[in-house]
Parts: sequence; structure tokens; C-alpha cells
Amino acid sequence: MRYTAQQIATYQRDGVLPLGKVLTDAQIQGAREHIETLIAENKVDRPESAPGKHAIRRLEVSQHDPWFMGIVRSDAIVDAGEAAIGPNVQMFQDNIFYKPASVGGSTPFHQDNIWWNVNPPAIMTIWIALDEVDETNGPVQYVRGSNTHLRDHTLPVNDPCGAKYNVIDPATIDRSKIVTFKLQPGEAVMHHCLTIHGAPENQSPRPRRAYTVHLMQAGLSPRELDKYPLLRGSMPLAAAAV
Ligand SMILES: O=C(O)CCC(=O)C(=O)O
Repeated sequence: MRYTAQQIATYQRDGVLPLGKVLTDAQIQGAREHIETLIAENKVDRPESAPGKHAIRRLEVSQHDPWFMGIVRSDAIVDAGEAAIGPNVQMFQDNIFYKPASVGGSTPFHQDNIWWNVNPPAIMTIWIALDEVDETNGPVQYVRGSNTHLRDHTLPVNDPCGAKYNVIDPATIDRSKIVTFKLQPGEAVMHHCLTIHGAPENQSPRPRRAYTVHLMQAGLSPRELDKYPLLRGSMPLAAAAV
């Protein structure tokens, strides 16, 4: 699937673009089954956002289950990466964000590059629904046009998994610019690493499972050079020599 100039311009202006279906039905089913196995093998963590509200999360999931690399390397994923960041596309990481039915915790508003600190910020996320997603089961909320610069992250969060970090104070968010997308399983939305986003709790009786692939302009983050493959194009010589 190739993207039109108009879609790329929309992504550059808004910092977010719905992509349509990027997974086959077999990949959707496979991802669900592999997530269940990771849970059964206790290879996930369960950050709590409020008492009794938690997510099921596996950061860098393909490091724990290489099956996911088949999705990362697929044309549907790499085409979206190329549309967003240009011809030289390298994997940055991939994650599971699962909000269980009824007790799914919220995701605070943040910009990914506050943690990734990649410069220039040529790095993006493809967020892929593994369940039907609507306003009731914790859809990601994106602040359209916020992909211009890094904002203050002043609100402290104590993740029970041990991490201490700051997020964006929701009182500073212009709610008139929030967009969400109704998604069918296998459909995706891509966002820029400076796009402010977060997600409410999942209070519905349905799960909200998601798989995310994060791609960067090849060679931008030397830490990833040995860890994650070049997916398309070439590695800049300077980066390859590091
Ligand atoms: O799915 C979520 O709740 C959060 C996802 C997220 O923060 C991301 O994809 O960067």
C-alpha cells in the first residue's frame, strides 16, 4: 500500500493519520494468540493507573517473541514508515498495550520523544487495533497539530513497575483539538513522536488490545544499531561506522 501526497501532507500537518487495515486476519489472530502465551508465561507487566485499574504491557515484545517481527517487516508497516520518515527506515521498538475489559487503566497524556530523545525527531508509531476500538473501550486520543515541539511534562507518575516519570498535565491540553478513531481489528493509526496522546480507561466489557510498531529514520539512535534491523533503504555511512 502506498500513500498519497495528500495523506503525507495531512500526517505532517496533524501529526496523526489513520491508515486503514494493515494486518491480515491471520496476523490479527496470531497476535492475539501470542499475547495470550506471553501472559500465560508471565512475560508482561501490569502498570496500574488508579486502584484496581491496570494495563497489560509488554515493551519491546519482539525481543521476547520474535513472531512479531513478521509484522514489523511486512510491506503494510514499512510503507507507512516510509511515508512518515522517508526512504531509510529502521525499527526502533514494538510494544503491546492491552487494556483489559472493565478494569483497563488509562494512559496519561505524553509525547513519546520525551523518553526517546531522538534528534531530529524523525520517529513514529503505528498503533494497530487487535480488537474493535470505539469511544467506550479506551481509544487513543491524539491532540491534532501538537507535533511541533516538545511540551513541559510536569505531572509526576509513580509506575508500580518501578519507573518514576513525568507526564503532561491534562489541564494544559486543548481538548477542542483531540481526535480519536473508531477502528476495526487490524486497522491502524500512525502518529509522530511529538504528537501529544493519551487514552482513557477501558470501562467497557470488551478488551482493547493493541500492538505498536515504532520506526525511525535509519541510524538516528546509535543504541538501536545492533538491536533492530534496517527495514528499507540504507543505513547512513556515519551511523554504520559508529
Ligand atoms: O495504547 C495506549 O494506551 C498507549 C499507546 C501509546 O502511548 C503509544 O502508542 O505511544
